[in-house]
This record gives sequence, structure tokens and C-alpha cells, in this order.
Amino acid sequence: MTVRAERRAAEGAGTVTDPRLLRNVALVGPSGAGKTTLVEALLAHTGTIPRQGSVGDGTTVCDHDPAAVRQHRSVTLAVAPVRYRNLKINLIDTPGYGDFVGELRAGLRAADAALFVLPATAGADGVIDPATVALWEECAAVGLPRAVVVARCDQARADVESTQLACQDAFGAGVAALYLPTPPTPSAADPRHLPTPDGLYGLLTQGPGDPPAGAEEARATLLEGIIEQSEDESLMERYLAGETLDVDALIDDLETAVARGSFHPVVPVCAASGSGLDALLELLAGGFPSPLERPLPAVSLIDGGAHPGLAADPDGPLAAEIVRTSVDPYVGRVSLVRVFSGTLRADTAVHISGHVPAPRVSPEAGSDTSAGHDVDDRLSRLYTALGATLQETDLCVAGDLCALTKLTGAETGDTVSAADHPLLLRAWELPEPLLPIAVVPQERGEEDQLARTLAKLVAADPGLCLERSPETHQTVLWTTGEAHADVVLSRLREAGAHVETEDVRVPMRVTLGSAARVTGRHVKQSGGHGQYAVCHVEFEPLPRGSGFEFRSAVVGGSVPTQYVPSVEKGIRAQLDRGLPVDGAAHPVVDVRATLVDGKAHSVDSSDAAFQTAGALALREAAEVCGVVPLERVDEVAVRILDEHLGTVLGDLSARRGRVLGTDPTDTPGRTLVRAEVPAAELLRYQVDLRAMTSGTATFTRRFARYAQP
Ligand SMILES: Nc1nc2c(ncn2[C@@H]2O[C@H](COP(=O)(O)OP(=O)(O)O)[C@@H](O)[C@H]2O)c(=O)[nH]1
Ligand SMILES: [Mg+2]
Repeated sequence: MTVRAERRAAEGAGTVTDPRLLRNVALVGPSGAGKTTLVEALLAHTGTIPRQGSVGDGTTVCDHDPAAVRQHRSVTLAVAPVRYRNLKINLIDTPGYGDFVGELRAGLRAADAALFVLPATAGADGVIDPATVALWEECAAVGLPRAVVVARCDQARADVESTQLACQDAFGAGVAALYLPTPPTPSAADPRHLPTPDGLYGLLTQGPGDPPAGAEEARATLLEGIIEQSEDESLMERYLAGETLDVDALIDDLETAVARGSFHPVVPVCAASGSGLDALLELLAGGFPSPLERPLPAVSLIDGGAHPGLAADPDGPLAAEIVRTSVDPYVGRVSLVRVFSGTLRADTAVHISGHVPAPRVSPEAGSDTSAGHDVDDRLSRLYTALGATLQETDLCVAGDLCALTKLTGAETGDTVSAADHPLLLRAWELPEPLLPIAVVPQERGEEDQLARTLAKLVAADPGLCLERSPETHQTVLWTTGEAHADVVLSRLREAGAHVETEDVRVPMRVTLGSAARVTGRHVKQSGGHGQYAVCHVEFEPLPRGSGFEFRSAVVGGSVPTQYVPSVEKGIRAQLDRGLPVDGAAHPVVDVRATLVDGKAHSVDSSDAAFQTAGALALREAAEVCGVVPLERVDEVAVRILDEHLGTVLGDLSARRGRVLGTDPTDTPGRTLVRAEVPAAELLRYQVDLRAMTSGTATFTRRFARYAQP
């Protein structure tokens, strides 16, 4: 990767026309690692912003969302481009907290490489915590090249060396120090002994200054790592023979190995003192891949037809993807876009495609989430986004990121292509929202406004799923966790919707308590046209999962043939309307009805009369046999670290769960537990499981059956 670029990028408004001059770098790591602060420091260091803001004060470029300011942590992804040399480096800040993994994945999608940021205290116990390893695995799953940044080096208990060793243990041998911090010079003026701004010693360049303790060993590890990755077979022999190796050639090999995703250099930085920022920028410029080196997402025609595939070519067909949608009080909907192929230009006709059959398989959330859309729209303006600040620009080439406004039909995950050449990119995988919250408008009559606001929210946030339950008459929002729920509620309130939350109700079923033969009698013969229908029906409960069965054993035409289906229809209608338990009606399942006898009248009998008689028969059966409540049971699959097995099994049994099996998974050290658990016991499982396993477990659930509690 030679980025000793030939061409100077266009000055002004952030426009770059050559993808080789672009870097898209996601900052990934646990909450509190210092990512947002690091972006802020890089922005200030490169002169992009005049003054460095702080997360605590809510004054950073990336944590501009009111929910982020309130939670003191990032809740969405944010983009901040910096200029370094003649490059435009789009820094993509992502939230580290598990609830926002949807935002993280969108950020990874927009990026070509990642800086994996850890606080220098992360390795204090000798191990990297499992939630952090899970984040590393998110990056690995999409094959993103990454370097490790050990941040917050100036803090109490900071230990760069042990953090780096713990990273090697957790992430593999491809992790090696590229720089070591130089020991701070004791000074009377600064009793904290902060590292000096350039307080790093380069292991490859062997400078500046004297090597700090351990430098020789660390250099050997680094060189061996690079040589192992190098295509130059003779390198190892020459190294072992003690030959002095050419530093520039080693740097080239390092770049190749990083871009390949198999080598992860470690750079310590301190955003507070500015130490390490130059080294980091050098690495991003020289060692990180340009958009040309990143495989592009799969693409098809919008009817699903095959497409030969795309390249990061500004002259290719336009294919861009919306990675984030937000609403600005002044400009309206803002869509953050990564251009994969072609060039986006202001004032052009585009096609917006969203076929995301969102893999939100949250069991209750079924139907109304996956409607696809295909619309033509017109781009009026293009912007470069610096956090929430938009600056107008005229074009955005393949590999770059920009913001578009007023695309009313566009949702996160949608493809933007040319109106005369519509394309569809295969969207990334979304997390499954598993924490339900039920919302009601504070005032009656605000239902419509709430529905409109919710529709907008769901369009912007693919991690959110909306369910309107006809059975419980509740509006349920499926979220990825409590912090996400908090963001959703604050967005609703910001949009002017006055809502309260209420307990989520789980739909119930009922069945009959015993068998009985009953009579449904609908006879009205006073005045005018009468109604006459009598049916004798035997009802019996069936095994769980049988549903409803209807038979006719009528002999001799006591119920005329044409009215037999009427009786069935009447019973079915009543099954759906339900039978009451504790004052509320619930749908009836697992029942057989056998029509055995009845009476009809030559003039007054009708389809409607026999339907009513059928319904009455079921209600009569409920009186005679009693009604038994059935609760919804789901099958859950929980992936956990082996060490949590005891806790998780104990908890499942406390939830009245029945374990179906515990099996090893493809990943060593992880177990898959399958169990059947009453849905009412799973309402807060997302939160509780996370707490029990320090955020390392994941689960899925799907409807299994209805069962007697
Ligand atoms: N002392 C010190 N504190 C830092 C540094 N970087 C970040 N912090 C603090 O660590 C906390 C978390 O930082 P933040 O940037 O929000 O982390 P993020 O969650 O990874 O984005 C904030 O209170 C920061 O002020 C640093 O280099 N030195
Ligand atoms: Mg942050």
C-alpha cells in the first residue's frame, strides 16, 4: 500500500476525489476506553477543531446526542473527518456498550479498518474482560484489519505493558507492540509525571532517544511477527544471521500484514497529554488500508437479479448505503452514507432501496417490520459531517462518507443508487431486540401522533422493533437493552410524544377443563322473521399443541347439511373472541368439537342462526367444564461462557424453565443451553442475563407452545 500519494487532494470543503487518499477507521472498544476523547484529541491535534471538548461536559464532537450527553457515553455512531498530510481520515466513533451493537455494526460497515481502543488499566488483572473480547470478535467476524490502541496511559493503575500482554493472550500472537511509552521525566512542576507529548519510543525506527526497559525484547517480537507475515522468504534467514534489515521495507511489510487483518500493532496513547497522537496518525496514513483494499458488500439488482459486483471506483455505478439516520431539529432527516462505488453528486436523481427482511426474529415482532420499499428521490445537497455539524460539499466519491438530508423514504440499511441504474446492497446483520417495553400515550387521542413518531423512530433505528399486539392491545417496543430503551424513550419525548411505560402483558390462551355434551340454542320467534337453531355439541380438551378440531356426527339430517359449516364457523369465531378467565377473555386452543345432533326450522333457520348457536354451545361448555389458563412458553437458546453454566442453569430453573440440553459450541469455552421457559419469565431476561454473565452471553428465543402453568 503506497500512500505516498501522488496527487494533492482538493482543498476546502473536505472533498477528496481519489479513494487512495481516504481512510475510514472505526474506533471500537469497551465503554469508557477513551474512544470519544481520542477522536476529540485527534480533531484538536490536526487543527480540525479549535479546542478539545470533554465527555464529562458533553462538549465533544461525537457525543452530541442529548441521550449521550445524559448517559455520559456514546449511544450512536458518529463521524469526524480529520485531515492529515493529504489524506482525509474519517474517524468513526462507535458506542462500546452492548445495547448499541447495532450502531457498532453499522460503524464497522462504514469502515475499512478499526482502532481497537482499550484503557491502559484493561490488563491490570492479566486478562482482558470477556465483553471486550466479544467486541474484538465483532471486528473479526467482518474481517476488519485492526490495530490496538492502549489509551488513558496517564491514569492511576495504568499499565501499558501488562495490557499489551493481556491483549496478546486474548487476541492472539498477531498482536505486537509498535511503540513503547518512554518513562516520564520527573519534574518538580508536574508531580503527576505525565508522559511528554512525544513520549513514545518507536521499536521499528529505534527512536527517538534511548530505548526504554524491555525495548530489545519487544523489538524482537515485533520483527519476528512482521517477518512471519512477509512475502520475502529470505527475510527470516537474513534476520537470524544478524543482518541489519531495511526499516522502510519492514514498514511496507507491516502495512501489508495489517491490511491483511493478521497483524495488530499496539500503540499507546494519552489523549490528555497528546502523547502518541502523531504515531497513531502515521499508522493510519501509512499502515491502514484505503477503501480500494476492502472487499465490497454483495450487490444485486433490485429484483434480486445477479450483478457482477462492484469496485471502489468513482466512475463505477453508484452504490451507497445508509449507515445511520438521525433527525435534526432544523434540517430534518439526516442520512449518513458510505459510498461503495461511483460518485454521489448534489442535485441528481437517485433510487432508494430497502429490502431488509430485517432479521429481527423477535418472536412477537413478526409481521409489520420487514416491508421493503423502492422509491425514486432527488438529492438536493450533500454534506460532510463533523459530528452533528454539516458542511456542504458537491460530491462524494467511492470510499468516502457523507450526509444527505431530506430523503424522507430512506431508512438505515437502505441502498442509494442511480435512478436509472437501481442496485441493492445486501444489508449487514442486525442484533435481535429482546427487551420489550410497552408505551401508552399520556393523553387519550394521542395514539395517532404516537404511531407516526414511532414509525419515524423505527426507520432511523434498525435495532428497534415495533409490535402492536391485537391481543393485549399494547404498543410494545422491542429494544436491545435498558440503555437502548432509555435512548428510545428520550427520542420519543424529544419528538413531542408524551408517553408513559407500562408493564408488558404476555398473551394467554385457555382450554376447556373437561369434556361435556352441551346444547347451543338460538331461538327467537316473537314477531317478524324468526331465528331458529339448536345444536348439541360434544366438547373435549385435546393434548397441547393440537389447536382446534371439528367433526360432524349428525345422522338423519337433524342439522341440515348446509348448516353444519355454520356451526363450525360460529364455534371458531367464539374461540377467537375467547373465553373469560379472571375477567379477561383469552383465545381458546386445544379443543375438539363434535356436532352430534340438533334441530332446524324450515323457515326460521339460517346460516347466521346456526353460527350463533355454535358460539353459544362453546360458552355453555365453558360454564360446564371450566376454563383452564395456558401460558406461552418459548424455547430459548443461550450462548454462554462455560464458567457461567451453573449460574445460568440455576436462574433458568428459578424462571420455571425446563432445560432441553447443554451442548458445546464451535467456539471453545462456550456452551449452548437450550431450554423452554414461560414467556412471562423472559420479559427482563435480556437485562438479567447480561448482569449474570458480565455481558458475555447472548440468547435467542422463539415461540414453542402454550402450556398449563
Ligand atoms: N486521564 C485521562 N482520562 C481520559 C483519557 N481519555 C478519556 N478519559 C476519560 O475517560 C472517560 C471515558 O472516555 P470516553 O472518551 O467517553 O470513552 P469511550 O466510552 O471509549 O468513548 C471520560 O471521563 C474521559 O474524560 C485520557 O487520556 N486520560
Ligand atoms: Mg464514546
